[in-house]
Amino acid sequence: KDRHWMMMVRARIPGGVLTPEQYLTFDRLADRYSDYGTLRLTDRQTIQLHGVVKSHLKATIRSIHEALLTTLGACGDLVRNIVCCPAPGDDPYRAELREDMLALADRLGARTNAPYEIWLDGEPVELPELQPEEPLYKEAYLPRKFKIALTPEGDNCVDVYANDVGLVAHLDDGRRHVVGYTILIGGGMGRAAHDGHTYPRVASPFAYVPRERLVDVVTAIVTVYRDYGHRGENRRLGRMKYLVEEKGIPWFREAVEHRIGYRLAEPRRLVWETSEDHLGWQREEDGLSGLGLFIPSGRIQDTEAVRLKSALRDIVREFRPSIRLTAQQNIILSGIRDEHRPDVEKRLREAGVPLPAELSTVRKNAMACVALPTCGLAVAEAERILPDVVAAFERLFEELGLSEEAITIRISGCPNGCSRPYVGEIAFVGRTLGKYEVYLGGDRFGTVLSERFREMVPLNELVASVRPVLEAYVRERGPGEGFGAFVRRVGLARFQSVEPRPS
Ligand code: SRM
Ligand code: SF4
Repeated sequence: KDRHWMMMVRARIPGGVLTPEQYLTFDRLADRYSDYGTLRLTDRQTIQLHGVVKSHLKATIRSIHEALLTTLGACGDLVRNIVCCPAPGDDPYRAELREDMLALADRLGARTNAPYEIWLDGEPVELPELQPEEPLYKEAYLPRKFKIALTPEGDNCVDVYANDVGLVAHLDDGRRHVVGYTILIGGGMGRAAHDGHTYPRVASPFAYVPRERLVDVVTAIVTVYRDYGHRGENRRLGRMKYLVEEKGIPWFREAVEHRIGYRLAEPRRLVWETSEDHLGWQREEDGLSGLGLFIPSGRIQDTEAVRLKSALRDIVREFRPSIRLTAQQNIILSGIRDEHRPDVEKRLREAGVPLPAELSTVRKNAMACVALPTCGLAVAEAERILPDVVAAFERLFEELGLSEEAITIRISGCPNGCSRPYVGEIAFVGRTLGKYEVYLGGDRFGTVLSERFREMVPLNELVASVRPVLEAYVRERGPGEGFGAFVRRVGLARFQSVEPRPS
C-alpha cells in the first residue's frame, strides 16, 4: 500500500465520553480499516485510527457517524474537541460541568458539510442536521484551530493553561454545585524551532462569569478571535495566543464586553491541588465504581506480552462500562458494579495488563505524542522511545529516592508540542532525528512554562543531562517543594557547565 494515501482519522468526542457500543465500534474499525490495527487515545480525549487507506475513508467516517459520533471539528480551523475533567463521581457539579461542556460543544460546533465534501472527493456524505450556511464560522472559519478545556477548581488533570480558552469551575461552599467559571485565555504550546516569532504560552486570567453566562461569553471570545486574529501568510501566528499577547487582556476584555453588552467580573484566585490523572479504582455512586487504567501513550493494541486491546474489548462487552477518555491518554471504565471488580481485575491480569497500583509514579505521569512513523511533522521519535526513557528514569528515581515524587515527563517528536511539554517538569522536544531539546521547570500543576536547558542532546544522554539537576533537588529542596518549582527557584544557569555523562 502507498503510505502517501494513508490517512489518520480522528473522532470528535466531547469530554471523551463513549457508550460501550461506541467504543466497540472503534475497536472494530481499528481491526477492519487501520493498517496498524490499533486505537490511539489522544491527549484531547479522542480516538485516532492510523493508516486508514484512502479507499476506506468513507466507510470509516460513515461508521463513526452511525455510532452517533463525528469527525467534524476533530481537525480544522474551528473549535476542536472540548476537553473536560473525566473524573467519575455522583457530586452534582460533575454533571453540571459536563452539561456546560456539551452546551459549549453544541453552540461552537460547525454546522456544515464542507469538510466532508473536501475530504471525500466532493461527494457529500449524507448527514442530518447540517445547514448550508455556517452561522458562527461564516465563510472563512477561524484563523487557526481553537482549543477549550473545562475542569473543576483544584484539579488540573486537563492542562487547562495550554488551551486557547481554559474554564475553571468554582463550586459553592458545600462543594456540590458549579456557581461560575474563571476564564483563562491565550494558552498554546506550538512553536517552530527556526521561527523566533513563535512561542509557547500559558493562558492568562481573563474574567469570572456566573454559570448561566458561560456559553455567551465564550462565544464572544471566539468571535473576537475570528474577527481580529491574524490571517496572514504565517499560519502559525494565527493562534489566539499571539493576539492576546499583542493586544493585551484589557483590550480583549473590552472587545468581548462590547459584544455581550455588560462588564465582566475579575477572575477569581485559583488554587491547584493536583494535576494527576484519575487512575485506579474510584467510587462513583453506591454500588458502582470506575477504574482508571494507564494506557502507555494512549496506544490500545495487542502485543505478545500484553493483550490490552482484546482485554478492553472483552471487558466492555461483558460488563458494559461507559468509557471516559482522559486528557492524559488514559481510559476510565465507568459504572462497573462493585461485585464485578474482582472479575475485571482478573481479566486484566490474564491479559498481562498492569493495574495502576503496580506502576511507578513516574510512568503514570509520563506522556509522549505520536511522532514517528505516522506524524508527518515529526523530526524525532516520541511514543516509541517513551518506555525506555521512562525505564531509565525509574532507575534514576529509585537511586535518588524520588520514586514517590509525581514529577511529570513529556516527550514530543517536534517543537509543536502535542504532548504539552512546555508545561511539564521534565520535557524532551525533538530537534532532529535522535536529538532533543531538554526543558526543565514548569510546575507540578501545569501552571507555568518550563525553560530550555539544553539543545541537541542525543537520545542516550537525555536522562544523564537531567541527573545533576535532580541530584541538587534531592540535596537542596525545600519542604514540599516540587521539582519544577525547585528548578525555577535556583535557576538553571549553575547546571549549564556540567557535562552530561552518557547513560
Ligand atoms: Fe497536535 C499537529 C497529534 C494534541 C499542537 N498534532 C498535529 C498532527 C495532526 C500533525 C499534522 O498536522 O500533520 C499530529 C498527528 C500525528 C499522528 O500521526 O497522529 C498531531 N496532537 C496530536 C495528538 C494525537 C498527540 C497525542 O499524542 O495525543 C493530539 C491530538 C489531540 C486531539 O485529539 O485533538 C494532539 N497538538 C496537541 C496539543 C495538546 C493539546 O491540545 O492539549 C498541542 C499543543 C497545544 C496547542 O494547540 O498549542 C498540539 N499539533 C499541534 C501543533 C502546533 C500548533 C501551533 O500552534 O502551531 C500542530 C501543527 C499545526 O497545527 O500546524 C499539531
Ligand atoms: Fe507530530 Fe510534532 Fe505533534 Fe509530535 S509534537 S505529534 S511530532 S506534530
